[in-house]
Amino acid sequence: MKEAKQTDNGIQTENAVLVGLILPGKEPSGTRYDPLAELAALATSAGAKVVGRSIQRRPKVCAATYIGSGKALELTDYAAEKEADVIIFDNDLTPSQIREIESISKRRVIDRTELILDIFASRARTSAARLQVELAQLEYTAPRLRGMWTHLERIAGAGGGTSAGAVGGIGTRGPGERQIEIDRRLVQKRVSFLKEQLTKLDQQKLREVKSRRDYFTIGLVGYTNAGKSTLMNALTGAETHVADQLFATLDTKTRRWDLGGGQVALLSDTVGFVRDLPHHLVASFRATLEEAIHSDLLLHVVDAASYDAAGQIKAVEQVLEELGCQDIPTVNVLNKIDAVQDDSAIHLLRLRMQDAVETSARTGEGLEELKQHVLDRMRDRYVRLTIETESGNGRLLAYLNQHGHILDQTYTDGTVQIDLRLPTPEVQRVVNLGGRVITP
Ligand SMILES: Nc1nc2c(ncn2[C@@H]2O[C@H](COP(=O)(O)OP(=O)(O)OP(=O)(O)O)[C@@H](O)[C@H]2O)c(=O)[nH]1
Ligand SMILES: [Mg+2]
Repeated sequence: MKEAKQTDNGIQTENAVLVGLILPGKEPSGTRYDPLAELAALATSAGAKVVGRSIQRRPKVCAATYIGSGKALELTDYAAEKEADVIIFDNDLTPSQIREIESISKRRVIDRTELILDIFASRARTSAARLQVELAQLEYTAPRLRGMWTHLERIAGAGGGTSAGAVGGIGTRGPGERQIEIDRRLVQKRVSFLKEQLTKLDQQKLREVKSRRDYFTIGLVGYTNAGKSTLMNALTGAETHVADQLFATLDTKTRRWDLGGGQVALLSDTVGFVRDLPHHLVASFRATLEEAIHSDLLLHVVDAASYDAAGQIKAVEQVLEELGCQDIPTVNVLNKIDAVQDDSAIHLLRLRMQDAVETSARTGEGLEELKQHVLDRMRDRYVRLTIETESGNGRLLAYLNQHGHILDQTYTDGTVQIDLRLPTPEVQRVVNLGGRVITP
């Protein structure tokens, strides 16, 4: 699947050297922690082949070259020895730092945000996702445009020498290819156009989300690759794309979830979160995440088998806060419980996420318990009841249509009996409008 996608996008596999700079006090704890593991997963997801890794420790960032000019020269030798085409930094660099390292190393340099934007660009399938990614890419790369110009001219003028001068590959997808032909003014025009389109989409999405308010809505959120789509499939029988790659799901999918006993919810799968999710992306993905923002309940899915589960939980909580979702009731789900090998790590996770439901979307373990948890939360907010009223009571019938979820209605001799689910706070209003509650 992944191979096919790369061919679709015309991406050739590139050799990448990964670089991480660790500042004092930022040293990750835990002996099993590999500071470049996630960057490696991201790079692989983007279609690169990781040929080398370099961790630098410095007391502070060098303003000109980020890692210091001596280190930049060492890195140049290392990249040459590894025959790397591209150098990928785990940190975010300024346009001038990127330019400087590119000029020293004669190789394309991209940072973590560009890499993530690039993956999003290659995964975006719907027009909405494409617009969102293009906007984020333009906003992130626009300040770099002037640099890109001179840089690309310089490398092309130097007659190549390494494949680094070739245009294409990681970090140049999407609007990147066009950058050398368009100037900043055109970019600005395009940005305004995209924003306009996205505002329209936002409004449309909001209407769509509102039209679902009669249902209990549940958003699946969590770190990328945690198993959200697999869980969605297991719970609803939907055919959502599952893949062992980062950001497999870029567009929200919503499915009906029949929990039994007449209880139905709408379950939405969302784009995976990631540590330091570029804020341009959070902004442009608001519409996609709208489902999560307006959910009655969130399922926070955690990959309990990940060595960095705790870090991922923190990252997800941060993004949720950025989206203003921190107050939505949440059920924590420790997924991939079948794959957990480290007893002490899972013990810590259980302490960190008390009340979490442990599941395996793969084996089905814990899914019944998860359903019960969700049902409990639904009952707190919704009641199922049968009411009776005169069939001419248009005001009440209109009100019920708008605020309740009607399951069944029977007309007999001028009265109507309606079986429905209703948000608990609405019951009093129904009575005021002339509804007689028969059950429960
Ligand atoms: N062992 C095990 N693997 C799982 C489980 N759930 C999901 N996976 C695997 O984890 C990988 C990622 O699953 P997805 O469902 O695509 O994850 P996601 O959270 O939707 O990922 P993104 O859409 O990329 O954010 C796939 O290879 C799944 O088969 C589980 O309970 N146990
Ligand atoms: Mg997914």
